[in-house]
Amino acid sequence: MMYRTDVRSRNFSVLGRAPLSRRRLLVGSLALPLTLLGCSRRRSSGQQGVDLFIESDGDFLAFKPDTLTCPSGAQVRLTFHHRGKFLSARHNWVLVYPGQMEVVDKDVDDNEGIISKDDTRVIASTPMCDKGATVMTQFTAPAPGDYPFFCSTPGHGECMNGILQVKA
Ligand SMILES: [Cu+2]
Repeated sequence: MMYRTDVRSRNFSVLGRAPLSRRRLLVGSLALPLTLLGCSRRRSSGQQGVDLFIESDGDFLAFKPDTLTCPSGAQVRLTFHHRGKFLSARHNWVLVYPGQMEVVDKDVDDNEGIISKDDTRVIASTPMCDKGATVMTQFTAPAPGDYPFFCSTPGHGECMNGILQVKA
């Protein structure tokens, strides 16, 4: 375990502002356009693509930033990075319809916070993410409005949450 941590730390310093495990990058080639942080891209279909980046606030149970914005109908590619250095608890990023955060969070408490793919209250969710790692999810931005997101690891959601503002 110590060795693995050392390797990751080295990658951090090499990559500077893009603290990703190289191995993860290779496995998930979708993670590569991280350099497009926050910029928009047009697709040939005319549908707007948006890259969003969010991370844990170090070892705190908080997202940074805790507010994200995108246009309605956009193809959103969200990347989450677990920036913890000591906290070994896993995080994820779960986007739900308004008013559904508490109930979804409670429902997955007995299942280590794992979100079912069939949960219609959930718009998008990343897999659980280990310390130092990066995960990703893609979804179509819903109708304009404020949508809550949170980490569904039991005990995290109450503090570790935020709002995705979907603009018209
Ligand atoms: Cu968490």
